[in-house]
Amino acid sequence: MVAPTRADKFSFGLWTVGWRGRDPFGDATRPELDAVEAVHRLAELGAYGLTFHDDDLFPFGASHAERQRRVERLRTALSETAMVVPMVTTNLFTHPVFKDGGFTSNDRDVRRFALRKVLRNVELAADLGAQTYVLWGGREGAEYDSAKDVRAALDRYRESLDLLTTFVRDRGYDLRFALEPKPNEPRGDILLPTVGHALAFISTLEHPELVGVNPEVGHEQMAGLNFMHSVAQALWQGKLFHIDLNGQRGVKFDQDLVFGHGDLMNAFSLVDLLENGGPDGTPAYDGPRHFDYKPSRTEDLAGVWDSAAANMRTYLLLKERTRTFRADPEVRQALSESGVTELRSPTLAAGETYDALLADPALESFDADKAAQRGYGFVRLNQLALEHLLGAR
Ligand code: ASC
Ligand code: MN
Ligand code: MN
Ligand code: MN
Repeated sequence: MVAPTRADKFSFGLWTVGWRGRDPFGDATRPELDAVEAVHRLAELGAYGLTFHDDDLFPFGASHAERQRRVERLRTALSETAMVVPMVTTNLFTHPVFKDGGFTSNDRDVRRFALRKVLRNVELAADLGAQTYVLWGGREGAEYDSAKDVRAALDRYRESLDLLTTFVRDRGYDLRFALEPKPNEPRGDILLPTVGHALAFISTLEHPELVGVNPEVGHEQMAGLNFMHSVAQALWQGKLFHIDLNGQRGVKFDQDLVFGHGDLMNAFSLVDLLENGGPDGTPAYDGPRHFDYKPSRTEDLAGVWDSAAANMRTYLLLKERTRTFRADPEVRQALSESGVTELRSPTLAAGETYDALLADPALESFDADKAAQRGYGFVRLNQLALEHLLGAR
């Protein structure tokens, strides 16, 4: 029951299992992982997809021949395992040239170089059949308020997105972009810091229909936000193009823990939203369940594969618990008593006008003090969720 299959659409970044454990204070703790081995191991564990930054696959500045050689090795591994590449992304953060950003660097030459790096990798993404191109602007930001003209930076961000969407339209690629928000780290402040900022920015673009979001659990939680709420709004606006699943414990540095190894209750409600549409009962998302986590640097290679498996197993365990939660008659009763289902009813009657609302005699006699006495029973409902999560029901 909790053995992942390709139908579950689990995917992993090459940079996740391939992370060598280098952090700002310490050197690598693990050897390099070959992309071909990553594909085979992930396939054996039940994943269906691999994602990568250009620089994960071939070194920054690699010759055309070297690039082709690495791509062909990957292509062979994919066909041997029937793994797919659902998403590709660009590294615009590691090389020192991007220390002030890619699309929004103050240096125009750097911006032009960054755009060309992305365009070239978009060609590769389309060639490998990816449907989503993620843009994580980790270096698009500043440490000092006087150092960045934020409105000009957003102009340049928009200019870049407009160029990219024009490019995929002209080329006829079946590819959409997904912006990945993060509030800070590595920059002191990153532009488009939350899902809400990104959604507002997208509405200003030339081809907004080609741009959505790729929310990451820990990134919203670093901003103190409720990840499930962010995802729900992205879904509501038709903008959940991709998702990065992992774990985070509170407002601190980006931990990239295994999915569920952070705020477990919120992970439960997230899976419930994705798989059941919350109270809806129908799945809300059918894209890749992509894990963007880092196997802790305390782990050896066996620990890397254990942690990869843990992500998928936790997701499936939560999926099963959300199923029992939604099927429980007591939960249905509690949802109804809490008014959760009543929120579906429009506030005005069909065709009702504001004049009719203003003149409604029932509102003249509405007893606000009496209505204020209602208990909503949300705590009982939450306890039911927790008991399903713990397997106690
Ligand atoms: C990405 C992405 C991130 C970062 C990070 C790099 O593309 O989604 O969160 O890069 O994983 O270490
Ligand atoms: Mn992260
Ligand atoms: Mn991510
Ligand atoms: Mn990450």
